[in-house]
Amino acid sequence: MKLLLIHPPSREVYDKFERKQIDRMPIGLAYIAAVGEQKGWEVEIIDAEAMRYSLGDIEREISRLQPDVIGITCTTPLYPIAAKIAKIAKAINPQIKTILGGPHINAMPEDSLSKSPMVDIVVFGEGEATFSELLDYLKRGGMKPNIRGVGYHNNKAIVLNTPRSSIADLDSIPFPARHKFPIEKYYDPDRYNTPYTLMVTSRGCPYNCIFCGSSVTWGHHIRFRSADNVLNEIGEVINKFGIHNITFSDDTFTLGKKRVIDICKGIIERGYDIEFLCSSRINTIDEKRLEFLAEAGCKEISFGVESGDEEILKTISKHIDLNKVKPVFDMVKSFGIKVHSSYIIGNPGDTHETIEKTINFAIESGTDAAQFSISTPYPGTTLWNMALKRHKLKTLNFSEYKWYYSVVANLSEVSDEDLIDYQREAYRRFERSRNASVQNKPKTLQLKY
Ligand code: B12
Ligand code: SF4
Repeated sequence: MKLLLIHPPSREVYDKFERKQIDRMPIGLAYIAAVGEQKGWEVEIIDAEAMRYSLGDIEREISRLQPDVIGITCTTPLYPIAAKIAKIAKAINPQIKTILGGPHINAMPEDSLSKSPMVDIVVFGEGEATFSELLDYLKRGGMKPNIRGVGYHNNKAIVLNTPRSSIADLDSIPFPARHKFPIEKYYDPDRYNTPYTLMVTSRGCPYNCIFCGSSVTWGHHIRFRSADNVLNEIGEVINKFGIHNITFSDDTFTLGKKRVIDICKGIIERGYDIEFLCSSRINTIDEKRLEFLAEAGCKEISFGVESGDEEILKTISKHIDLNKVKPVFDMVKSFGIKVHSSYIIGNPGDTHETIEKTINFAIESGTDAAQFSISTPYPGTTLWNMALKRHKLKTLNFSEYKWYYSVVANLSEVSDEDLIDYQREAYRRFERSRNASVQNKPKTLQLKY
């Protein structure tokens, strides 16, 4: 049985966006590919994004490969393209079973099916265990899977089975099937000189920021992989693929102090020569963690700050103390680690004044790099519910849900046009201020453990 997994071409959505694009391995699909291999399926991949494939190229590849099952991953802005790909597949061969999964499907399984008659099945929630069962079922030729975490068309109705509880032991999941992906194509030129890979060491986030869709897939209970399991994957990445650059895409990599230190100690003791980036929160980082992170090869840490106004931070449930931000950034930089921070323009209640405060805060914080997004209500988030309740959703064309130069629900006190101007202006002013600033010198490291 042949399984074809597809990462849709996001350039179709993001073309208008003038900033540099980075190619990243679709790590969720790589986990799903590993499940396919474990189940003995022949697995093929089309990373249409990395291969710069158009929909025409994808059509050609589907015809050539003639899979039994196609699985497509999608975030919200990629859902319309994912649905188009399912339609293309069905036109080539109606016997091909089309399955959608990914963050958008996790939030809107029923809607995704009802809008796309050419999608046979959706998988929602954490994918591995569900997909594993589903592959067995499809091998037996069934089309109405009574499997948790799955939805499907049943004549004119839609059946949505009960959700599946999360996988208790993350160490039991096979490593992502990186060997199936065009690994040499994943570049982040501003950060690394050679190809890099993503890696996930935990799932879930205990916080509850109103704009965030993480808990839609992973819930609020955080699960960690063991340090040993993570270290073995790092070893595989180095020894099997020759990759020495890793971006940890955990929501908050620095949660769980002992575990973070254990991972770093392991990297040092095993002599792994890597550079890595990770994420943190203002309240989950300290000197001890930084000592180990720096020694293990950490080059950059990203922080979500989101607003320079205390009241707005309360509104969006981002529980951080703005007074601590600059001291934390200074501390991180004193270890020779760069700081990246992100900000949202157009939060509920944002005014000209609070947006100005946010841009100025970013500039004065000393962050080395900044991301300014336009507030976007992703399905399943509290912000989405607020937008619905206040009748503020302007469109259900999901390709518009993309943070950049697009306002799909405005809950601020500022016009759409001004929000878009502020986003451009924020980048312009930030770049200008960085060009004028001087880099901090790293502190000498002395590790004791
Ligand atoms: C790192 C990250 C990125 C990175 C890299 C993503 C990558 N290449 O993997 C970058 C910076 C590129 C990025 C971009 C964007 N991101 Co992002 N990202 C994340 C983050 C923090 C981690 C992603 C990750 O590593 N996931 C781990 C893998 C294992 O999870 P997964 O992909 O969801 O896959 C699992 C299941 O969903 C399912 N599954 C997935 N695909 C499939 C396919 C099939 C067939 C099946 C059966 C199952 C299945 O099984 C997988 C294993 O359990 C998440 C938050 C989070 N913790 O999930 C946000 C998150 C996914 N991103 C989000 C958003 C909004 C975006 C952008 C749309 C923002 C923008 N710029 O406009 C873009 C979309 C880009 C695109 N091309 O789709 C939202 C998604 C919400 C939504 N409804 O779509 C999230 C949840 C964060 C948030 N703030 O809400 N992101
Ligand atoms: S934005 Fe970050 S801290 Fe807030 S809920 Fe999402 S993952 Fe957690």
